[in-house]
Amino acid sequence: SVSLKERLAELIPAEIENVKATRAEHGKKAFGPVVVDQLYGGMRGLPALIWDGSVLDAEEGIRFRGKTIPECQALLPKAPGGSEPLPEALFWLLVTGEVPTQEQVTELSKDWAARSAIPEFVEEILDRCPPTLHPMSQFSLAVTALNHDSAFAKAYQAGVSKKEYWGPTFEDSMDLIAKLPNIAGRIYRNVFGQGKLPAIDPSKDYSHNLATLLGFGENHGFVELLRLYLTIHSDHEGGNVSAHTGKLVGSALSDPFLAYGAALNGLAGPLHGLANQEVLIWLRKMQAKIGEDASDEAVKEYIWSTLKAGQVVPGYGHAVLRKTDPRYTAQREFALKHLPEDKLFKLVGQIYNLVPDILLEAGKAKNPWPNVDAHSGVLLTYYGLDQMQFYTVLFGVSRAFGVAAQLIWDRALGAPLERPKSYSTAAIQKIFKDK
Ligand code: AMX
Repeated sequence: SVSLKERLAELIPAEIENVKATRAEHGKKAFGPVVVDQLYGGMRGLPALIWDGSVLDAEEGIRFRGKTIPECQALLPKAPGGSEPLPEALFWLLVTGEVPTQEQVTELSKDWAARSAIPEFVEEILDRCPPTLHPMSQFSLAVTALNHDSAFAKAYQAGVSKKEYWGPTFEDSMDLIAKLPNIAGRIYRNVFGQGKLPAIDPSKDYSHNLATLLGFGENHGFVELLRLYLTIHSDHEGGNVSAHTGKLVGSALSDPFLAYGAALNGLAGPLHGLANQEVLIWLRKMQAKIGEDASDEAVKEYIWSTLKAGQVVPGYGHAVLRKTDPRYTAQREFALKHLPEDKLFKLVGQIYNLVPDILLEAGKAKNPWPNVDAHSGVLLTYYGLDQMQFYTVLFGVSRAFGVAAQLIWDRALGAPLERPKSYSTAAIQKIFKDK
């Protein structure tokens, strides 16, 4: 079928059996030790969630349904005349585990275009936000407000059976993704004074439409960048702050708009998605201080001054990864192809040669290598999108793909309310007192 929903309906019964069998065979087995440090240490490394779209290996990086980023770039359908994968295709892969055909992807582009309009009152909410309100706060407000028309909330009120949860969750998830370009475009134009929002063109793909709404629709390089950007930022397994928040809030049967609004508030933190904005601010400050073609010595000194001021080097380090993020590498390759001589790109390359040794010498960070955010802002800036406060909104458009795919499966498989156990320090002391 070319319909994602029909294909999903075919896959769900077998997956329910697959989960049953996995639990019957492995359900009572211990899976990794829990030590007290993990309770205090942000649950690092604690196996605690099921997330089907992607799994992150510390050395290798992310695989979407078992496929690396280069494999996705090779296998997923592209736009006519384009060479980057279409995020529509990545969504199909995340949801079904299957590489879609060109026809299935085209159908999805059309479906999203048809669902893309946002209610007038949401437009008004955005138009009334002061331009000084951070774009991520505006984004989360608008997404939360979409819950007004949630199919899931309505079905739940009407007494829908548990077995049917996934259907309205699917509809809400598709609506959510489809409406994000109009929300992001409106925020961008309102905040940065870029004039009236054009209409979505149903004959164009999702990224092309988003580029048009941002005012870059005629720029082929930017459109290609968005296709790559939306593909690689979509999912990074389930434990990161945005993905986990979406899953957690969804587990209370809050609809996908409420769940994703909450996820966006997590993505807006500087240790998570806001890092792409922070990287650009940091690079600009560095250039202002030491000039554009600074020596390695001057750059090193600037990096040390950041650390000595008790700040983090944005774009470096990761809670799980222990190597250069393949999402960084994919963006570096894009830059080598499209903007090899760009000054800011060269600075990012220079920093890449210097930061890891410094972080190792400083001796705290477990991973001295760059993550996805070290690179994205430079590419956007090159094409003229230099309003860095907006960068995390683009991350947020993309991350909806991964969170939505999991929300659909969580409701299809009857995932329970999340409720881990917490302890007080006094309780821990008591437990181990006589041991
Ligand atoms: N610069 C300076 N210090 C760093 C650092 C960096 N880039 N990365 C880690 N450290 C420090 C930590 O702050 C911590 O210091 P502390 O002991 O004084 O609290 C110590 O090293 C150990 O931290 P860790 O175990 O290596 O990392 P973590 O799992 O606790 O945190 C992360 C991971 C990403 C928050 C951290 O590396 C960081 O702050 N990086 C900079 C911000 C950033 O780029 N975030 C984006 C991550 C990707 C994303 O989510 N989009």
